[in-house]
Amino acid sequence: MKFELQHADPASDARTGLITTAHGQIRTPIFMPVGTCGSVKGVHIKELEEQVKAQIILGNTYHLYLRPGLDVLRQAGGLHRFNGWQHPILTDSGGFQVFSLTGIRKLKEEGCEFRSHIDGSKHIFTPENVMDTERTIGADIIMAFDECPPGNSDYGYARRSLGLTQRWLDRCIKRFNETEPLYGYEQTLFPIVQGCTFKDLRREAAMYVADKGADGNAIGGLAVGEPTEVMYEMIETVNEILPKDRPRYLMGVGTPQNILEAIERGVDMFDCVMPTRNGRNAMLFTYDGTMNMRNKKWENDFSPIDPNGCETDRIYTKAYLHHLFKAQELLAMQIASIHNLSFYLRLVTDARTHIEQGDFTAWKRSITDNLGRRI
Ligand code: PRF
Repeated sequence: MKFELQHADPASDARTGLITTAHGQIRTPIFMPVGTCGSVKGVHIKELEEQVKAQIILGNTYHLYLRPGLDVLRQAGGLHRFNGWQHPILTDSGGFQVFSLTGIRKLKEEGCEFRSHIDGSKHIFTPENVMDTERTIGADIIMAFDECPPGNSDYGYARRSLGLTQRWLDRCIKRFNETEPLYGYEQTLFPIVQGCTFKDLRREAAMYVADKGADGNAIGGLAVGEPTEVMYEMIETVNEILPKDRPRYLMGVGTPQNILEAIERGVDMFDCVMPTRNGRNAMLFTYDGTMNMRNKKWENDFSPIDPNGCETDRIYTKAYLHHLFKAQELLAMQIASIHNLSFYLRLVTDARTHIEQGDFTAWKRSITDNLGRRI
């Protein structure tokens, strides 16, 4: 994997760049739609390409390991062949999903024991077998196995957890280096900075990760219940240390405003379930604010969903989408997901354009208030 820095904003830490993987290029800053089980919920691959204009999508090791399972993925020749997405893919390691299974998991030095949310069967994830699983899934970018502690963890827990994440990182790197890609193209491993909300731990974690010399680095453990301002402070602390010439990926964040604030602080890559999850729940993101499509106010509004949006936004009207949600039609969720994802991709593309034009902070300031409105 290669990363070329293209433009740096003179007024902030925002930057643009170009990532090159075996499955194509990614212009940063970028938002990556989440395809937990290998599909971006409700969105066909053609729509992802042509309307959303996604450049890379995400898969989850935890879900893909449980279903369809490694045999099927291996027989398919990896996830790209299995789901038909021929562009870059990133897999999360399960380090977050497994830890969301409070009550049905047990954390040890060796790894994390858990029960399947599907059939209750018992499994263990270790840094070694997660690397093997991510080799079998075959994503271009694979994530290290980490522990993501809760946002309100105390210092002692955060300190011990970071130690574990660091030892697990070393084991991930060792296994990754000892194994080969299964399908003939290169994969790359991104380490993850943890450290909860403690500046000294975040600094130590960032130095530890930076020292590994990986092609790209991730910031985990944020947007897990801590105040937004604390999240921004942690991003700043970490990005002072992470190498500038490698992409930085902020995991699982966030709202459009969160993404712009993080771009301003030097983050290049994002993923979040919000556009698809909130979309399925009738909430649309726009530059004018968020809209609840179940609201009666849309009943007679025959204007396009977004006249400046993607093809789907221009074909369908607000009144029709309102009707589809009221009637519980599947198409409602599809349209809302496509709209929200295309909006997120437009947001990062516009950010990129303004970084290149040198007016990113002014542009950000001019749109931020509206983004947070409810209309
Ligand atoms: N670790 C991993 N995946 C993640 C996170 C993390 O800390 C987060 C936290 N926002 C989202 N996804 N492996």
